[in-house]
Amino acid sequence: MKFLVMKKDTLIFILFVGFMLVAISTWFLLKGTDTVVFNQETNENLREIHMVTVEFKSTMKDGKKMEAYRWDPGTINIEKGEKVKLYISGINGEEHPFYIEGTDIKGSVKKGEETVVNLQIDEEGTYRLICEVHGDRAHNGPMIAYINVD
Ligand SMILES: [Cu+2]
Repeated sequence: MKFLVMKKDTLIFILFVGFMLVAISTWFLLKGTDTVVFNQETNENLREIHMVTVEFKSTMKDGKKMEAYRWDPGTINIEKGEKVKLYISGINGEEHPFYIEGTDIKGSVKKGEETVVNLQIDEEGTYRLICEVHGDRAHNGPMIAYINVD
């Protein structure tokens, strides 16, 4: 009969090393999983909203032409502090330089191009996205979209 004789200290050491290996592997596994979950959440939280520039055009009975430019959709709702990517495609009209009232956001939407606006507004309210060229009725507008933040 043979006995495997080990000192108590040796046994404790082996158990300790085994435990550490399991702990380290677990930590790496969980860390890997956490990273993936975090990335997914980040993408989910980053909402995309798509907008286009449109033009309404009509010829009256007397031959007079009328037109109006709009952002479509004309109203969007976002949460306070929410991160949103606003994609604006230029469909009608050569160029629409714009700014968002009450923020430092400004840019331009050109025909056939897409402008991306990173929106994150921390204060509740209604913010107007205003086209500087078609800002009122006299300039074939008002080309104003309303961004409701609450
Ligand atoms: Cu415009």
